[in-house]
Amino acid sequence: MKAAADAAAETETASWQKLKEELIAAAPSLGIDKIGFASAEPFLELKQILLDHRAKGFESGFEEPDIDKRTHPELIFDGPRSIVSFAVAYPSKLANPPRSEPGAYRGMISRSSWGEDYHHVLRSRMSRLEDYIRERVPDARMESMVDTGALADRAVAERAGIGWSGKNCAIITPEWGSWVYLGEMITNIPFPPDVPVTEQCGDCTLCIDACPTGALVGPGQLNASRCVSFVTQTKGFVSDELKRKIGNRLYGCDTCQVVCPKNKGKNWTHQPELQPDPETVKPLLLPLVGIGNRAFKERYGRSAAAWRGKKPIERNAIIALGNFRDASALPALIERLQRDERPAIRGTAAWAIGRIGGEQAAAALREAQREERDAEALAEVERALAALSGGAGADAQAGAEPVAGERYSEAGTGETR
Ligand code: B12
Ligand code: SF4
Ligand code: SF4
Repeated sequence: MKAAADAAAETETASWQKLKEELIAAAPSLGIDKIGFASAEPFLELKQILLDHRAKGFESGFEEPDIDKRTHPELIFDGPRSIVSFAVAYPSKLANPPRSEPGAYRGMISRSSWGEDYHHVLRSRMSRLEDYIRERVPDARMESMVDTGALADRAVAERAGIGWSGKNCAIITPEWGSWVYLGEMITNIPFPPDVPVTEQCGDCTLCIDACPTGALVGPGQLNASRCVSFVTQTKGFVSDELKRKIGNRLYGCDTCQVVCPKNKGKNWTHQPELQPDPETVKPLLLPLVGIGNRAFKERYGRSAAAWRGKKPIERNAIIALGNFRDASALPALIERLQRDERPAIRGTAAWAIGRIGGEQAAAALREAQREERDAEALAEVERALAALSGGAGADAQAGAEPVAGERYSEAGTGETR
């Protein structure tokens, strides 16, 4: 009896192994660059990491809040037997980047938001994958997710042998570097698991050293509230220190990936939907100040960068103009200071006006000091005025950074590589 049962189990395992091999072979034709298989056991190590992360106040608030759901696949899927993880590679270089120059300064959208919104692209890949499996296993149950699902995409990818967990937090694949989006599918099919990739960071600490804010507090550990990527996605006031660190980033931050030697020479142009329009991902800053809803939607409506609406990108454009000290932006910034309904936009405009300086700037700030009714925006105005007159608050305004724009404009983009 036992021998017969063992033989049946072996045959079953062999048939899932065969399907797995078919899927690996079919992945490129489904638009998937790497596929890996993991057990659906609870992620107990990750649970401890997530609890510590929360206790230290390092969360961004964008994660699924229920840590049990994040680490126990059986809580979000009835009878999970394995998880299929996959990666889709995206470009890291602009073919003909428009130049950022005085009077025509530009900002940068980070690489993971170039091209079409990756959530849509990966969902289309996942439904092709589901169809492929369903044709062969009609009673298969599957649930796919990318980014917004409960599971920690990186932890699944790590377990499934997609890549190792780098000191910059990213999953780094030996083939595609870290320029990959991740998604996964929980299923009742017991696919045999893959083996994790060996960690290959070694003694390197380039990402930790290059992080502009010290947000990488240790290998693989990020204090999200200091991460520029997170800050560019917020909607409110930003501290003067972080405003300077934002440089000319309009959405997201790529610094800890651009400096990574494992990404050297890696630029992926084979996924048509993910290719960037240079004018959209490295846009002129000035037209973004006061941009209307329709114009914003036309330009960014299909990008992953639009998920928080236009306010963060508009605010970040104002910050970038302040960092570039772009005098030609003064009229547009003064208009925001005087007329914008959003206190965070008025306050940020005050900061940028203060950075640019000059008599026109000082007059506009003095007027705003009399008119401004929002306490936080008024505090920005007063700090900007103090900085202009070299009084209290000037240090915070001037900061230790040199003229930020010149350094950030290309360094932040990594286009020199
Ligand atoms: C919240 C979130 C953010 C937050 C917080 C990021 C963070 N590092 O925690 C913010 C807004 C800052 C952010 C930024 C970015 N994000 Co994000 N983000 C997420 C999200 C929704 C949850 C991440 C999470 O749970 N964080 C909590 C920490 C603990 O989890 P983790 O980083 O995923 O965990 C790994 C490491 O931290 C590591 N680890 C933790 N502790 C320790 C300790 C030691 C000793 C070691 C060695 C490792 C280690 O182990 C975990 C497993 O690999 C995921 C999607 C998802 N559902 O998982 C996308 C996701 C992680 N983001 C992604 C991307 C692309 C980015 C950005 C590059 C975007 C950009 N260009 O600006 C940056 C990168 C910033 C960075 N260095 O991590 C991709 C990552 C792809 C990849 N190749 O790794 C994901 C997976 C989305 C996707 N589906 O493709 N993101
Ligand atoms: S994304 Fe930028 S700010 Fe965040 S950890 Fe990486 S380098 Fe630091
Ligand atoms: S820069 Fe160095 S330490 Fe950081 S992820 Fe890349 S290889 Fe690892």
